[in-house]
Amino acid sequence: MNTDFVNSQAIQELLDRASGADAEGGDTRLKAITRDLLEAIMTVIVKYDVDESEFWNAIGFFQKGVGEFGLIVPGVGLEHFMDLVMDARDTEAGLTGGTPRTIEGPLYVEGAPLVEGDVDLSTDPDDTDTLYMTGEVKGPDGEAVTNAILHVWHANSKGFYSHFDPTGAQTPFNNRRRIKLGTDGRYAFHSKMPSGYSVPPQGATERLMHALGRHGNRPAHVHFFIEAPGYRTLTTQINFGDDPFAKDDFAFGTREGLLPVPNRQGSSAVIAFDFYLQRA
Ligand code: MBD
Ligand code: FE
Repeated sequence: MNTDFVNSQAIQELLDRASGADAEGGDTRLKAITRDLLEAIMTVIVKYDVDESEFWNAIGFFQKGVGEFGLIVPGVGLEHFMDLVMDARDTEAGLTGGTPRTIEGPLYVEGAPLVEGDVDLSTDPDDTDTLYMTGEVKGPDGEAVTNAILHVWHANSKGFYSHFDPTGAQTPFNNRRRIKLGTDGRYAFHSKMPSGYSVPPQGATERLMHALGRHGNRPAHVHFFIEAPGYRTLTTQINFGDDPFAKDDFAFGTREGLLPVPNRQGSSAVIAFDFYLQRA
């Protein structure tokens, strides 16, 4: 069958009614987006001769996968795509430079303890090395950014995040802090070394990855939001440059400029990393 079928009067009328195009009230922009999304799905169904069993298999996948939707989105590259879109919009607006943004992922939790100074992120014991991170938050002219808040969160040595640990082993804000910085923009923290993340075994994301011939692993990494008065909030992360998945991240979160190699000595690993914010 030809995809012209979707352009037939019957299907176009169906799309108008389904998207509320003819209906009074509702959100005009949402109507237009909904219409185009549905039309795109219909076109794919016709183009690939998707049959009934494939259709219901897909519906079942999304039904079972709702709990992992936040993981499927980065897994299929959509979250990274949004970063590329925002980068391109910045370039168009003449905004360049600064630390690259990269995906937030689904595992941030609000309300982490607000702390100051050279802090320990890890409240729970963990049988692994100690990570030391230091650096400075700077503006476009290399100036120190004052009164920034650095949100930082990462996994434990099993690759599990507090609040999402399937073993129930972690206290609520283990490896999560908001660090209040001073006038010099400097930060310093240490914590128990994170390991790479893997999607839940047998979950919807893993099933999709395997069906695509892919895997569901991320390199070890540390997430950040950095907010400061007068500057644009940056969402980013560093991924360990010496991790086997550093160049093969299932979530597309690793980027050039965000892959420092930890300086490992004995049971400690040191990363020096400066962040560059753009003005608001
Ligand atoms: C993570 O830890 C993560 O950062 C992303 C983007 C997806 C899944 C798990
Ligand atoms: Fe993560």
